[in-house]
Amino acid sequence: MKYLKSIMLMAGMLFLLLPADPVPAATGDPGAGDRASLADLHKSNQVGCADCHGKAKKIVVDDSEKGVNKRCVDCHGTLSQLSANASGHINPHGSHLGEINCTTCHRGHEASTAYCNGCHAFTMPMAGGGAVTKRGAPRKPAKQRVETCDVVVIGAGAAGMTAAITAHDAGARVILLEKQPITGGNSMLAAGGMNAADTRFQKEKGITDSVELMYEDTMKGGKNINDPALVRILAKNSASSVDWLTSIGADISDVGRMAGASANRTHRPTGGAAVGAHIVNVLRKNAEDRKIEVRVNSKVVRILEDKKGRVTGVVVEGKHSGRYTIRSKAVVLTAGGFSANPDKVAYYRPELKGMTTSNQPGATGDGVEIGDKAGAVLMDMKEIQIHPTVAAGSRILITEAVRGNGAILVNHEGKRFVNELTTRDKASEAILAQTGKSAFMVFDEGVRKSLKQIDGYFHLDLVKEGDTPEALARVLGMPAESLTATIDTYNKAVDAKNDAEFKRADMPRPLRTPKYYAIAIKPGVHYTMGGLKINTDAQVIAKSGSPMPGFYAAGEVTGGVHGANRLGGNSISETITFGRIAGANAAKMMKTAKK
Ligand code: MEZ
Repeated sequence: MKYLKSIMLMAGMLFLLLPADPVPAATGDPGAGDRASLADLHKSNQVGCADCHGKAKKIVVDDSEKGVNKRCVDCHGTLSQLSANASGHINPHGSHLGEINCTTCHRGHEASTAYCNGCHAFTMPMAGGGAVTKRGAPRKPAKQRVETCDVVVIGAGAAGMTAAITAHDAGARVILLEKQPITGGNSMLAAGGMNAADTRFQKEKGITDSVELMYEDTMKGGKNINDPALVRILAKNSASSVDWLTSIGADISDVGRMAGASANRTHRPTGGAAVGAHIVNVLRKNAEDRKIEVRVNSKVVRILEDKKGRVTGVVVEGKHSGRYTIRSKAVVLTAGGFSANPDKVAYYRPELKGMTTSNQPGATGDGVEIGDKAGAVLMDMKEIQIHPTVAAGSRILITEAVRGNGAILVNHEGKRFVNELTTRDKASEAILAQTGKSAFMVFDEGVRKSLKQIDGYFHLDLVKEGDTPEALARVLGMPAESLTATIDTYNKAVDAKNDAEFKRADMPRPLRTPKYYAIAIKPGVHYTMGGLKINTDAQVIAKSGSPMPGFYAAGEVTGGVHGANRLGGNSISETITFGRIAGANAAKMMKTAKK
């Protein structure tokens, strides 16, 4: 075994530690460098079938893929161990995705592909990145099986994990299903923060805010077509959701500002790090500590109902296990939106055809479809949010928090053209009206130092720089005198606390500290405000107008909270608040059914 381990470690160096370059690949073919399958590579290093699958196939490859993953980790180490030993600029084993299954990217008998290239475009030669051996044929679906539990949760983003933890803590036996190979959903990518009013962290910092103000900002941002009752719940429960997250181990003590907000109320980790990866990792750990059953690679294809219209479970399509049924007392749908489904986006909004998205590849709207088929009302489906600042030519969101902390938007002529903190719809519209339908986010070292997550954009080589505004203008190919004058006028507005040109209300710092930086940005599809109609108990509303017994929903799969335009920072807030409500009410169904 010692000999085997050293061979596997050598092989590991070969196929797990290949460096990655942040060069956008035109074809996105990270496996071009190596066409052998992983099984073949193992075999050529005297590592046989039994080493991964066990003697007489004792290691079952089920949907969790935990058995085979344990074998990878036994031989190659954990992702953090691998990343600690790696060299190279981009380190795929040390990403914001956390300790995910090795099989998320590496596959034995089919083409291995880097999961991160669902959003990024790294050129990463990857062993096993192309071949399919004859053993790679799809397995026969398992015999139909039926399982039972109290609460099924569909979709393991922040809303789903929160609902699962809450239902579990109320005594329910929960199964959390996720169609992607990893948990986290879009929440994992959330950057800016979580909105909440009247919190202890605001009070500590002397920030004046109120539930009423958060309610008013959210309604105004949503053009008043939001469901006011849902917005009240969002605002009223936001501080207790911050407390809940803090109580389970999250750090969201830093408070900043997002566009459309009248106060600093966006909560994020110390130093202004990205909120999503942090919260998701805290939720994952809490689910794991509670031994909640989380099944990845498990797509729900149907929601089951009895003759009275009570929701009674789901039909699941497991990647390895095939189709099976779970009967439950309640189902919570938290499967997210459809921004990463270009056909669906274009169906509702033809003018958005071909626009990039900031979303992870799983955001394809299956949740909305299965909810619709089960008889739920769909609302506001045409309300699709464009985020003004996605890095040009990529799917990387440049968080609104950079503008919140002081960055300005400048066009190709070197001029400001909009209040950078106006709502997303207005900022996007203004950018699309500029030359090249794009612009630059411009900031200085002061802004950079104020927000940890900006370092990530440098890491991804998205930032251009110059020692002076003139030098930066030259790098960007714009008139130097124009950018210099723009920055100078803006700094005077900051000093005078009066932005006469664009009426920007919050200008936290001038741009006077070299170096000067710019990121090229374009608007991209970011969030789908429409979805299943719910009430304040997170119950899904049927086409008849009544709540559907046993059926709850939370997060982006629902409609109503954000109206025609979501305010930045309200999504994570919604996932936690409505995830908690849905989980608690779903667990009550268990007690009702027991009586
Ligand atoms: O809530 C969001 O979508 C958000 C805060 C995005 C961002 O710009 O960071």
